[in-house]
Amino acid sequence: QCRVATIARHISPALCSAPNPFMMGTQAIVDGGIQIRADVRDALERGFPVVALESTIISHGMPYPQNFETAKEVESIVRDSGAVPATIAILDGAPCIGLEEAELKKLAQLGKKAIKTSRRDIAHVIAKQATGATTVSATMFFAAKVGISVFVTGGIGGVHRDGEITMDVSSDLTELGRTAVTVVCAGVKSILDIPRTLEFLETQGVTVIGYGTDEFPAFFTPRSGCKAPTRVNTAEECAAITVANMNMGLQSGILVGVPIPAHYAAAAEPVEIAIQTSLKEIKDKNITGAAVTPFVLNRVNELTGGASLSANIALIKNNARVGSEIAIATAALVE
Ligand code: PSU
Ligand code: MN
Repeated sequence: QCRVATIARHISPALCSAPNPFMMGTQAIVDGGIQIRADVRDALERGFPVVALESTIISHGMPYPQNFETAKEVESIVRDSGAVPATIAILDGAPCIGLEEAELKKLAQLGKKAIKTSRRDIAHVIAKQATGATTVSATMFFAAKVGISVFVTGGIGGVHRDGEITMDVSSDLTELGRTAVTVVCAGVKSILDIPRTLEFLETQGVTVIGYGTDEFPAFFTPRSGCKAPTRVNTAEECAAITVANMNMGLQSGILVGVPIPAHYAAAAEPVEIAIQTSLKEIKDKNITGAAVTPFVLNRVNELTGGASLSANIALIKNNARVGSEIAIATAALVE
């Protein structure tokens, strides 16, 4: 029987054609190759709040050991808030929803040796039984597939500057256009073209929200100068929008932009200068494609003597608190 289908009503039919689920030790259940950690599966079956977390931020977004510490702390914040964290990655070819601490550590230590896995990479990473850290696009894909409706990250990809020429537009944006998950982030970095990113999100039919702000936030800074299409002030309002999106079967995503807490934003000015420097270096060194974002993140951290990393960690933790509240409020409405 289709046991997984009872987990969540908006689950993908593809999973339901999977062979009978069976237990792997006491830890995980295997459904069509997707392994769901026992506590995550249990929460999904009961309709309890679950928060998805991405893993590229661990492997490519931060250095070791801060990446491992942050991954653990973010999971703790979600747990302490009353939701179940589910970090998503592909380990030795198996998509895993919810990682054990040892697995988080392995990914953190692998760093850029893990394959940065966007939607386009999912099939080959699985087929080659490789280890892939999922970006926002791939994490959204897996979250939706197992019925997780809220996903927390730091920042999403966007339209790169000169993107109208290079066509470097993150697959995060098209995924938001086709996958009904509420993504909680601190906005889009100013290394990207923020106005064009918002235009593209509109084209893709994505509901874009400023959380307690009229402006869409710009990651290291609370303001981008770009108006957020809609503003909400509470997690309950975000939950209501998430449920309306689900009930209408819109099959497109929701992007919640949470401004970085003011205390950390104060230190952001040197970050902006470092971003300008690293953007110039990208051109000089001819760095393109998937390598651009990891290069800039790393370089900005070096140039700011770690200040950007501290801000990065602080905003992710803040997003984890907000995202957990949204997941809890959403679960309450779905019951
Ligand atoms: N922005 C960050 N930190 C990150 C990323 C973006 O501040 O770690 C990662 C996310 O996984 C995001 C991906 O989905 O980079 C986007 O990569 P690209 O620009 O190549 O699409
Ligand atoms: Mn790109």
